[in-house]
Amino acid sequence: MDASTSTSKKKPVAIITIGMAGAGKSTFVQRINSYLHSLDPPSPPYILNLDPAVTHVPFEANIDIRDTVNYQEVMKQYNLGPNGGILTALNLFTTKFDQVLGLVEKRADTVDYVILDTPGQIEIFTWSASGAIITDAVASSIPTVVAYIIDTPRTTAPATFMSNMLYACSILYKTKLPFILVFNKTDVQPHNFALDWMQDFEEFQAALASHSGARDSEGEPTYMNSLMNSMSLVLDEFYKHLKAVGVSSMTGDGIKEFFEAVEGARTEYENEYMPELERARALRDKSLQDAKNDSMNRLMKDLAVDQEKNPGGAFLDRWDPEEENDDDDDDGDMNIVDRSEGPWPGQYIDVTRARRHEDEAINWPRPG
Ligand SMILES: Nc1nc2c(ncn2[C@@H]2O[C@H](COP(=O)(O)OP(=O)(O)O)[C@@H](O)[C@H]2O)c(=O)[nH]1
Ligand SMILES: [Mg+2]
Repeated sequence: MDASTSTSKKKPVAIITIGMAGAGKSTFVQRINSYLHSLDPPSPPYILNLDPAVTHVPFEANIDIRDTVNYQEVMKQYNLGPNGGILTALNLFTTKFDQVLGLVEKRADTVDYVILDTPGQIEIFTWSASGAIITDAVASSIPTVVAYIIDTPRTTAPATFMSNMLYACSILYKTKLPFILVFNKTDVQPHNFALDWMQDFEEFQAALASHSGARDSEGEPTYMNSLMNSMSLVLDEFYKHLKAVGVSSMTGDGIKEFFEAVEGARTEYENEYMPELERARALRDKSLQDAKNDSMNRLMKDLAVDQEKNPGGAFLDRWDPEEENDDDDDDGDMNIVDRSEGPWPGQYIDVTRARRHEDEAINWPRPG
């Protein structure tokens, strides 16, 4: 890195919120949004709402998928149910994600955080091609961290806790991004039980054993119980790579600690994810270049043979500019809008408040 870039502003961090429906993703986004606004000086984030089906977002999104696709129209047009409609809407939006990225990059110098709120149902984002494309596109552009939102009051049962952690684990291995476990709703249920279980698998196993259904009628541990016991050993390794914070999106508790974890995640991204990404890129570029060289060599060989056989042929085989096909490339009528950048098509404009331009010397011709 040279001196000019090291003195310029740090790149913003993208925070992708992921979690089960109702875990509180949107409320969390709203909470961190208001926290960033309340800083001194304020640091308003750049927010993307990727949930096409939400009727009300508690925050002001800069880019809202609902401005681009109407998921109810998509359902009608493609004969889909709600989940198919949401997924298809997200797919359609993803085809325009280069525009979104362009808008984000334009703001990269002025914002510190870019926040993505994902659709309510977790699998729509985590198990779809679009989710992967969006995640990879953002992560290859700016430092990115996954905030995995957990409904703490609903994960107090050891079996539920474990399945939630396994899901988190699958997302970590899929995205390979820095990962923060956010135990939400601590105003209802403190998250210390979860930290205890994560730090010491024996505590988890003890909780498991004391739960009803841990033993069968003969007093032997049930199959489920033994399975979860062994899985807790596997997860122990996974927990070591994670940061966990407890927050209440309702009261704002723990949000400061969350942002401290985000700073740690930025370093992790720079030290671990970025070098890996660059290595993958270099490999891909090299294999592309090899393929190009190979076909170029073959082309040159073919041309040489051709010229030997038919010396005048090349003259007749030239490109004719008259024949140029000037079809515009069809970009459809879908365009991404940044709500914070002036009016957009379809926006309601209060004409009663529009000013007259006094300085425009217009001379209307008088009748007669
Ligand atoms: N008590 C409490 N409720 C919360 C908290 N965060 C979210 N909720 C509630 O959880 C429900 C689901 O939240 P929402 O943000 O829509 O979840 P999403 O589907 O993950 O986006 C709403 O009724 C929220 O009011 C919290 O920290 N404490
Ligand atoms: Mg939501």
